[in-house]
Amino acid sequence: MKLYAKHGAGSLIVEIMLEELGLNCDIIYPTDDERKSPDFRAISPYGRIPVFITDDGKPVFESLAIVLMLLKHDSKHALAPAPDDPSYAQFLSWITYLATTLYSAILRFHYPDRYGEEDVVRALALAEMRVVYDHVEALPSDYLVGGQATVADDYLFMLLTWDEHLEESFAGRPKLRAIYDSVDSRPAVQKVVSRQDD
Ligand SMILES: N[C@@H](CCC(=O)N[C@@H](CS)C(=O)NCC(=O)O)C(=O)O
Repeated sequence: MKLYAKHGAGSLIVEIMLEELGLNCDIIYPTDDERKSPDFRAISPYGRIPVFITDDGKPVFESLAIVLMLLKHDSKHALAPAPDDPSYAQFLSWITYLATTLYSAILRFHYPDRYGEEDVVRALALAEMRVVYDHVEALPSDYLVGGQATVADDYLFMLLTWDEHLEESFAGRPKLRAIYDSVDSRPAVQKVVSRQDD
């Protein structure tokens, strides 16, 4: 298996999973020019990171697709509930919500020029990010899904690392901070995060 990654990008969640699952995988860091090449577009239509190549050579693009696919290696259901578990639907909802709504709001915050008038786009994106944070804060348990830490919490952690106003976002949201701290404290996560600066 092979992962096309970029430091500090959406490949972080995949790297965390690979580390937690103890899977051997070649990690490749294409340059910006390589990501624009026809060869790369053939495996990732928009030239985006992450892209995963399975052992039989099939490319999988979109972080959510890669996360869900890698769960087949999670035989102990340590990273997500089993599909027949009552909380599996909640897991799917939350990780999809993060991968679509929160991820896209953060992209708009960081690349407002792609979407319109920069100040307006950024302000709206930040407001949308905080709506999602409020939804997290309103959940009844300490984790996104039931009483179990899942890769959905890890996905939230990744997105939070991109929030330039993290302390402000944590203010009045103790659960959001607790989920972040809990993921951040795991040795596997620390190992992956520390190599993002290499
Ligand atoms: N929906 C995609 C978003 C991926 C994405 O936007 N990746 C960024 C890095 S975090 C990227 O490759 N950006 C390059 C570009 O948009 O040109 C996913 O979840 O994989």
